[in-house]
Amino acid sequence: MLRRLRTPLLSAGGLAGAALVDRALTPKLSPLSSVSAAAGGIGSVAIFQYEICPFCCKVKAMLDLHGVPYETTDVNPLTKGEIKAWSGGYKKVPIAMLGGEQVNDSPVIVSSILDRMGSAGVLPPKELSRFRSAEALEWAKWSDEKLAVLLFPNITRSYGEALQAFGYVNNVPHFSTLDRLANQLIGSFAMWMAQGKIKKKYGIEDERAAVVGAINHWLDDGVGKREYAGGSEPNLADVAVFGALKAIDRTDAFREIMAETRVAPWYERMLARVQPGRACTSRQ
Ligand SMILES: N[C@@H](CCC(=O)N[C@@H](CS)C(=O)NCC(=O)O)C(=O)O
Repeated sequence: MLRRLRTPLLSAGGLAGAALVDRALTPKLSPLSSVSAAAGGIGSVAIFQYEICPFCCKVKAMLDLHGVPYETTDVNPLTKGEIKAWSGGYKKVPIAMLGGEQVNDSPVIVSSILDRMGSAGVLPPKELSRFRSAEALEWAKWSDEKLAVLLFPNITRSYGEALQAFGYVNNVPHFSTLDRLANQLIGSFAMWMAQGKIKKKYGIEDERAAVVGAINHWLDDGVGKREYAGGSEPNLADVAVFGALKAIDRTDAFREIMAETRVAPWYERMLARVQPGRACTSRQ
């Protein structure tokens, strides 16, 4: 069984092999049932996500920041029932449906949404260039490839911490009791079991020290003395790092990062900017 459970939720492979639970109780959700993003002028936007996925939270933070309405659907990490029938074999989240078009992979999703906002005149060309400057893109890549990788071992240090991270499944309305139990017990166990392997793969010795070091690097070299990395306004780098931290905001790891770094003021500024009440900042 462990072989089937070996790949973690927050890694590239995820829990694809752990589809042990019958998903008969999970309602079928249409990928096209998305809200109209009339205010954004860019067509409908639907995001298929895990609530604790840093890449998903990055995309949502970007939409929130720009006031673009969207719909989210939580994907069952064990069964992938919400995407299996139509995603063309793509098993990761986020997946975006933009005006009915499937877009995979968060950097591609972000870029595609920004392009649409640019074409629709929602974001003027100058602001678009500022938001995704070469430096902002570089830091966003760092957030995806370095920071996000560090989060997994931090939220799965013990079975208790993994359970804490997976606690969100109890608030997903369309998950059945069985879905919730299976994800809490099996999902958390699989993530906890995978922790050592991930640490080895990425050469992480002390996960807390590593993530605190990464956040300090962000504060010193990314944000510096400015309000945001983007200056007086956030840019894509701010959104990416904020999304990564927002994804784990229910965990001990998050509380320790807040206590042991000077990130809180910047994080609070970002939280205020992404407009609380939208999907990113309020639980479904
Ligand atoms: N490069 C992808 C990575 C996405 C990714 O690895 N997502 C994880 C969740 S955080 C996933 O879906 N893993 C597969 C799984 O859980 O089965 C992106 O940025 O969208």
